[in-house]
Amino acid sequence: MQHRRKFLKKLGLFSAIIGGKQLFAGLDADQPHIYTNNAPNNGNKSLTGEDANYPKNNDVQIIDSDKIINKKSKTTTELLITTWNFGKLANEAAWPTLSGNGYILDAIEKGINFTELDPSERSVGLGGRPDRDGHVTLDACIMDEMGNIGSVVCMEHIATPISVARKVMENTPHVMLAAEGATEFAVNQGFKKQDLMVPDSYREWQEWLKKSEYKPTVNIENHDTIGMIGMDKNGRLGGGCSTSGMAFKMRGRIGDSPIIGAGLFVDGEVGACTATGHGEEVIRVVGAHRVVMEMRTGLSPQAACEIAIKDIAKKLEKRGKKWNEVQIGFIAININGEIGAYSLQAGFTYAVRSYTQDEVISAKSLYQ
Ligand code: SD4
Repeated sequence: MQHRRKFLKKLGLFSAIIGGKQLFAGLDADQPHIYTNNAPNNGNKSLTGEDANYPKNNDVQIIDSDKIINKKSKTTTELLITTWNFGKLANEAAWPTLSGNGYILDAIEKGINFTELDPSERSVGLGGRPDRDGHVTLDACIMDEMGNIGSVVCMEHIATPISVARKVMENTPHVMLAAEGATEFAVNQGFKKQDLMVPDSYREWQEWLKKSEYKPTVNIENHDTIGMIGMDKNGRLGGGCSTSGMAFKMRGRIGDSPIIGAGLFVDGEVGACTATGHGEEVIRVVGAHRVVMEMRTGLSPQAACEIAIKDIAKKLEKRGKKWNEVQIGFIAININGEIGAYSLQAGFTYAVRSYTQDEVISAKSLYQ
């Protein structure tokens, strides 16, 4: 409880954090860097990737999907669903905004910022695992119910890519900014450059270099993207996602998460969907758009997620790929407040928050 209060205080201090001590101090952008500086609440400790001030997900209770699937949320208004166990704390950070009659994108940005700024979540924002050359590169996008979109791809040195994506949406004539251009834009918008690599990520990367084998592990290295979708009191849908992508990816690699239609799609008249997992497979079927378009034909969010996953499985098979080396998960909501979730393999979880639900649920999957 005390942790929670501390955390919310910290979230309120968000701009102070990124404007504070963790400044990018003239580093050479081609060299890997390790974040060792101290956030205001950390005293003089250096971060190890396990920031004691952040509440942890370890004690999250996961509910079986059979108890939940196709259960209509009792409210057709305020609702958030977010990928993975860490979604619970992200929902908690977003909920005061949403339940306080706030705008869905404000709630989503707050929730995702929480995870981005948690150095112990090692595949989103600060503390994200690096690419194989030691660069932490981040992808994020955001979308509202009217088709406004913003995205940043392969951006370095900015801890809160979802907020930069929102600035792209609101303050530029474009929808995507990449790499140095995205960082430069962020700095011009008042974001601070900083090291994003924590010592644990650095150690893991050094370890990885010994063999240099790129074999993303299902539900481990790829349980990273935070995708959050939801609806506010006025029935407005929205969504966002943010990730450091697949650990030890090639330099310049971009996944599905910053690509509107692949990692995220919102249709204000129909519903919203976001994806997590092996981005290459999601891009191939323009996954989130596919799910929303299935809902447009009248399918429930659950049925729509299942169709998209089965299609991915079929395509994997045709291409001679092993399904058990790939994980994909979709979560979706429709305008009536119904939710759905489905994954290729067991192990995918998501967190739901409404006035009647606050829980982490294990999604149904095609393969067990
Ligand atoms: C990517 N889809 O970069 C992301 C990774 C991810 O859960 O979602 N992992 O491909």
